[in-house]
Amino acid sequence: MRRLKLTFALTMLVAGALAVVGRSQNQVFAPIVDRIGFPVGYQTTFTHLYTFDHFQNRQIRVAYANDLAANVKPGQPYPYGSIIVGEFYPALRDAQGEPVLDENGRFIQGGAPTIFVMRKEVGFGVAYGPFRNGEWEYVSYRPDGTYASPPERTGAGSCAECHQTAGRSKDFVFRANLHFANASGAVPDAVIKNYRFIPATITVKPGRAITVYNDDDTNPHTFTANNGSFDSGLLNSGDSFSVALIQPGRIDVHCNNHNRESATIVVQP
Ligand code: HEC
Ligand SMILES: [Cu+2]
Repeated sequence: MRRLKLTFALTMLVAGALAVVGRSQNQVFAPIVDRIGFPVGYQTTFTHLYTFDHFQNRQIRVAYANDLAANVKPGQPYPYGSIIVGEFYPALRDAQGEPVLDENGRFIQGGAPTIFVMRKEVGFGVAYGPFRNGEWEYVSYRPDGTYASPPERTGAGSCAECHQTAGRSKDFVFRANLHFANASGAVPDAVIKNYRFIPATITVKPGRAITVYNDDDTNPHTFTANNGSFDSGLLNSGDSFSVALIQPGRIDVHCNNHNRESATIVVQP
């Protein structure tokens, strides 16, 4: 009898657990229809926003925006009708699995892209429930227009949940700052932070461009050769500057605004 009771109790427990699982599986929290559509012709009709070399994912992420989205000013929300496309290419890798750089210090495309698209329209995003980001919906396609991520897989653990972290102040778009600052999306060889160049010594092969990125959020800095051979001009927060040096040797660099801010470039023989 006691045993029977126990079995009954266990059965109820299991059934209860199944009911909970069942409910969360039915609740998708994502759109089930594609209200975005493959953005035919975006490479020629949209504006190039940025090209970001993604060191973590070994990818090149090229973003494009239609006119409405491309004309947004920093800090403004995107207007209805905005479409942003991210072409995500695998980066070409060497035998160690590290991204190969071209002479501009940029990643090289190593295969076909996946095409990530976000679109903002009145009332979009309701279906995402707790993962909603404003009025954006998301989907990703292969170049032939078939789905990489169909609408129902763009919510939890995917597009919508992650883009929430870009925040409302950016209207859930992550790297438009690269566009606003006209900055390079190259992996920087040095950053400017707290009135310092980090690292203070940059070693590079002849002819390979180096990129310095201003990650300070206060007043501008410059990246200026002591011998006068190059000068970045004023770099505001988020700006970057690239320069390629051919002649092997040492070049000392300073900031025109801050006399303790200095670095050395070593161009290898
Ligand atoms: C794990 C977080 C994450 C997920 C999941 C994710 N994204 Fe993004 N997405 C980013 C980040 C971060 C960027 C900016 C570039 C970078 O740093 O890689 C970005 C960039 C973009 C861009 C270019 C505009 C921008 O925000 O800078 C589009 C369009 C985009 N994602 C669409 C999608 C779509 C569609 C999906 C789902 C199929 C998706 N994303 C999934 C994090 C994510
Ligand atoms: Cu400075």
